[in-house]
Amino acid sequence: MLLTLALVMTCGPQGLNGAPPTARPNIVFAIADDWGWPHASAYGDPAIKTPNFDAVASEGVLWEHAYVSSPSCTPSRGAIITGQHFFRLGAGASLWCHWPAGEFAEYPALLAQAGYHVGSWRKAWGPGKTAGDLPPGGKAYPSVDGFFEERTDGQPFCLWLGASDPHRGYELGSGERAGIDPDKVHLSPHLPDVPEVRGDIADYGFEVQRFDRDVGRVRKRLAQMGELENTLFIVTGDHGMPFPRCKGNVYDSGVRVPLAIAWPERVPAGRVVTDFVSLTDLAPTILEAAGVGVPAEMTGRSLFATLLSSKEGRVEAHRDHVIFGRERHVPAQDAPEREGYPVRAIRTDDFLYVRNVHPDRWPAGTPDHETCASRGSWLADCDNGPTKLWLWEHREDEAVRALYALSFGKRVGRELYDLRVDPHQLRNVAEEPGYAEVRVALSDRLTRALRLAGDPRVTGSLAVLEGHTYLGGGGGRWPYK
Ligand SMILES: [Ca+2]
Repeated sequence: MLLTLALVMTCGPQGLNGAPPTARPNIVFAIADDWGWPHASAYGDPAIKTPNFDAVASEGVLWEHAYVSSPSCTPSRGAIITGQHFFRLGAGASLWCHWPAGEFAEYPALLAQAGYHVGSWRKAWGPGKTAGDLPPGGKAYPSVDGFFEERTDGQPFCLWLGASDPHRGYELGSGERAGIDPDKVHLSPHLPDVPEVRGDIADYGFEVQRFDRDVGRVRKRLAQMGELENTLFIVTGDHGMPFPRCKGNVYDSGVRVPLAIAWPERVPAGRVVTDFVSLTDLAPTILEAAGVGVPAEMTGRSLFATLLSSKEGRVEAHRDHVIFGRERHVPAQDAPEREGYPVRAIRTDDFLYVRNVHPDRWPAGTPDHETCASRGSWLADCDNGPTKLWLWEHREDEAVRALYALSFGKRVGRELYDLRVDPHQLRNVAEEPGYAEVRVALSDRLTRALRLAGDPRVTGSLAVLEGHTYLGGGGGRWPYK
């Protein structure tokens, strides 16, 4: 793909209080692995404490409606790095792929070309393999100290602060031992309210808090270096929590993530913004903040103007929706092609409309462990853990059957949720007569948005998305214990 540069602006406007513009900002992008909304104390989580995320939010902007492009590690991270929707990334649209190095503009590489010291610590792009000279997130450093040791004095830097938290596996009981009360955890109503599940969520919370401490350590270090004021500091997650009907799904539990952005020198503090944001918007934002031209191929839209404003609530009227979707997560279908469970969806304030491209397939992978044991693909699109196990073992219970079906049962081709009365997206009203008009309007709007963004599922060149080799192992290997 040709790199067409359209120079947006150079760093020019004055700083806060009319102060003269300063040096180009540093960029720190902190991303947790499998951390979903609303699991931060800034969003009101009753049990999980995230003082460092909260500090970024209070020093800058807390975003209420941030969504990933795809609820799977590799495509979500590829979309962030390229500022483009996952479905434009060819092999990069699926988990565990060969990264199409050199085909797409990558913000870390563009910053390196502009003179930034660029690198990553812990999980950046992936899982997958790249043939490029450098990983898409920049050179991987074994420590944050090592990253700064290679920086030239005064050189602006761009650090990808990764984490493997709160990805599974968890240490059983770690949450409660760390003081997280299982009775108080945020429990989505699609999950059973039983001690096993509450404990599992507390253990997830333990790892969220560990990530938050990593963020705090780096912020403290930047403060000691005198660099915190002129750093664009972003904290988010790559998709929702690794629980049934969360990660890998296009409901809020899978695609909605925490997001806070601060830049004390330039961004007015203490604001809450409700604009709909796709994490594809971050690459253009970072480039604009650094005074680097934004490639026209990036479908994301810069948040820079909103960051520099003092506005709150819905700042830009056109940011009233986002689109997202998925291709193959883990190959988990009991079918020869094993191409995954492709989905596209659109989310507005009031509705979520979902298009399941292959409702004949299993959304979380086939549940038939006897025929699939040898291939290790039992419910493989959902990470193994105590919550999945509890649902499996109680799937025939009268009180559990419906919950099990929400997570693991087959779905219909189209789903519509009225968030005004069903905020947790549990009751599909797509076929109810009173919703026909809304359903058709959202379906049309989704198709238009996908066509505009060049989605091969709409434009018809499916070979771009399918048939790529899966380079990983099984996600839900049987036996499950
Ligand atoms: Ca992840």
